[in-house]
Formats: sequence, structure tokens, C-alpha cells
Amino acid sequence: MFPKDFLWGAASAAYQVEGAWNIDGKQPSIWDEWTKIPGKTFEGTNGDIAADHYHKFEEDVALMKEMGLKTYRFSISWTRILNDGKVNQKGLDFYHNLIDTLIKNDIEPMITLYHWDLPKKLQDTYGGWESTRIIEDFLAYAKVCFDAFHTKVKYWIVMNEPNIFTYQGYVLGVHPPGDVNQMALFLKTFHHTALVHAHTVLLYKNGGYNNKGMIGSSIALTPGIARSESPKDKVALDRYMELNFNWYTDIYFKGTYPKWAWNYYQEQGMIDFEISSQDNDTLKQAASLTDFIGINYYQSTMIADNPYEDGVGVKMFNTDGKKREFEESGIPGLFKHVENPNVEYTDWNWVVDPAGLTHTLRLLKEAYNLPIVISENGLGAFDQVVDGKIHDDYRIDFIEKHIHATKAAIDEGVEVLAYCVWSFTDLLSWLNGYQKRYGFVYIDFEDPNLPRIKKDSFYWYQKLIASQTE
Ligand code: BGP
Repeated sequence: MFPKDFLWGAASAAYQVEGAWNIDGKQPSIWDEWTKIPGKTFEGTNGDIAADHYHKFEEDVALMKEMGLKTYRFSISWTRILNDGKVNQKGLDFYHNLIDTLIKNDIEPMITLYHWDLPKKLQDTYGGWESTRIIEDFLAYAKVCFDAFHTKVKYWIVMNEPNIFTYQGYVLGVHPPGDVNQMALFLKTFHHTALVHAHTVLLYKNGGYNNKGMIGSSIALTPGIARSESPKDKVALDRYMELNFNWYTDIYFKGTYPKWAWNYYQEQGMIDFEISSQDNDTLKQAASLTDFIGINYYQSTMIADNPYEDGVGVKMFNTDGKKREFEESGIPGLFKHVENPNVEYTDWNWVVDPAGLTHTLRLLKEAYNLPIVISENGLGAFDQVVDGKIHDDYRIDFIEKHIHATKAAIDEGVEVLAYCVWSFTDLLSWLNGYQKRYGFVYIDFEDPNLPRIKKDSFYWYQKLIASQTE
């Protein structure tokens, strides 16, 4: 059994579900712009309408209630509630209504402040995350949210996957602003997210908002497994973990960067920012006040030695769901991702590895000893409607194994507060369109009414929650 007050949840993000992209005073975000540039997303899909959660949230919350969900994690759209620095009351009203409806139905709201939809204006004016000016703007935005909702909302996630949107925006070039191979900018923008997280935690803790609430940030974590016991593969694993795991978690949850990685990036001439003693204090103080670590766990990766001469470099990933041969990728001289013969892969070539979740939870407990919110975990798949039903046994299997993996870590003493499946309803996948589905609730995106149909996984999760909370 899980703890009685365990938060069985599901998650979403504003741009991926809300729709209503330009109504009631909402201003454009960088994603409103990016998805309209030909060739940027799968078949040109965008979130203009998405699941139309903006208009259908009552129906969606009724489904959550029916399911017995304990928490719903969603993000606030910055450009819906702030318009050139002025509060947009209609935007605030939407979130008040959503939060009130959740609370009325005994569902704990869990808010993400930033799930990638930066106001376009800030990108255009000063490069968004590239400038430290973002700190002041973000704090003004966070303050509006805390002022409005702190008495109703206990769980706050400042940043969602800051490691992903900066890497994809400045190295792979597949997220806005679409720069390629700009390692220094990637590291700098990531650093700015850490500063923003830290300042926001301090605002929350010192601003009189801390009404028994908890605040953290969610990092996408993909733990590595060495391909063999050979010293070379083990060194490769250490390097991978330092650059792709600890680099992100240390600065958020300890307030410092890991040493070897810092030296490595510095030798490569990639560190184009300074950490003043004031920043240092802010980062450390915030790390000591952060209440939980949020993790989004989807997969692990097998790591092997990657020679400097003729080593493999960075590769683009699968966004069309046509399963293909594994393609190695990595950093020459450090490590590479190799095919794992012991696991299955999804149609999008994502590794299925529940044990990687237990491993991640253990590593985090060991390193930071903080409670953990699993803010995302789930399976993206092609679903078929057969006679009005969706038999997604593959999703049930995936979630069930990851819940067992979570339990295994809890049994070893890791404190896990919540498990949020990505996602509650089907929604837009940033780069993979509407065909990559994650929801418990199917949406027919071809039908203008966007009808909702409960999948088999919906009933399964409903039963599981009931059995755990009776
Ligand atoms: C995470 C994001 C989510 C969601 C999920 C699934 O990285 O935080 O917003 O999209 O991944 O990923 P995808 O849609 O690429 O399959």
C-alpha cells in the first residue's frame, strides 16, 4: 500500500491542452509563433485549439472526479494572465474557476508556473532566457500567481524541464528560438532558469505566501546504465551522469554545479556567465528552502565509451512514430547512447525501463534527501478506437510497472509525495502532433466538438486509486 495521503495524479500543460490561444486578452507566446513556422512541428500541428480545455475544463474536471484523481498538475499560461505587465482579469478568472472546481471536487491543484510558453514579447525584446532581465519579469509574473492563488494552492512547480527546453532551443534547434549548436547559450539560459527558480522560491518563502504550501521545480531525468563493466564504459557513464543529470539537479537542489563538469565546460570555452557571490548566496539559500524535487521520468539510456577520433555526435530524435533502427548519438571523447538489448522501445524509440525510475529515486534521495514529486511519467502511443472503446493495455502495463518501481523506492525509504501520469486527456505533443497520445481520456481531434472517451486505462487507474485509498 502507498501512504494514505499519496497524491495519485495526472498532468498537463497550458499550451498543450487549453487552446483559446488568442481570446479573452491572451497575448502570443513563443510557441504560438513557433508552431506557425512551416516545418517546425509534426505536420504543422499547433495548440490553437488543442483539447479546448479552456472551454471544457468543467467536463474534464468531472472526469477527474469520476476517476478519483487526488491531484491535477497543470500550468499557467503567462500570456493569459499578464498583458504588457498589466493583469488580465479574464485570464486570472479562468484559473480561479479551474482551481475552485478542482477543490470543490476534492482534487488538489498542483501548479506549474513555467511550462515553456514564454511571452513572445520577452523573446523579441531581450532574447528571453538569454538575458538576466528575465528574472525581474518572471518574479512579477510569479507574484501575480502567488497573490491570486496562494490561499488555494499548496503545490507549486516553478520550472518544467528547464534542461529540455534550453537544450532543444539552443543545441538541437527544435524548440524556439531554434538556435543550433550554441552550447554556451544553452548553458547560460539553463543557468538563468536556475536563478529564476531560486529567486521565485525565495519570493514564495519570504513573501508571506507559505501557507503550508510546498515549492520545487521539475527536471527531466534520464539516468544512464553502463553498457558493460569495462572501465571505459564506466567512465563514460560517470561523465554522462555528471553532464546530463547532476549538472541539472545540483544547481537546483544544492545551489552549486558539479566540479568535473564545470571544469570540462570551462575548458571547452562554453561557460559564458559568471556567478556573483550574491547569486551564489541566492542559489544556496533557495536550494536549502526548496521543499521537493520534481522529476519527469520517461526513460533510461544505455551509455558506452565514445572515442574522440571518429566518435558519434548529436542526432535528432524520432518525431513521426515510425519505429526505426537505433541510431547512436553522443559526445566524442566522452560517451555515447547505445542500444539497450534488455528493454523494449516505443514507436517513438523511447526506452521502456521502470527500473530506471527506482534507480533515479534512489540517486536523488542519496544526493539531496528531499521529498520527490513524480510530476510526469507515461506512455505516448497510437491508440485505436474500436466500437467506441480504447483498449490501451500497453499503457496500463507501462503505468503499472512504473508504479511498482515507485513503490520499490518508497519501501527503501524514499519519500515520494505524488505520481502524476502524463497526461489526463490526450493533448498536443510539442513536436509529435496529436497522433502521439498519452491520455487516460481519448479525444477525437477530427471532430470539432472534441468529444472525450474514457480509455481502458481510465477505469484501471480509477480502480487502483480506490483500492489504495479506501
Ligand atoms: C515532457 C514535457 C511534456 C510532454 C512530455 C511528453 O518533456 O514536459 O510537456 O510533452 O514530455 O513528451 P512528448 O510530447 O515529446 O512525447
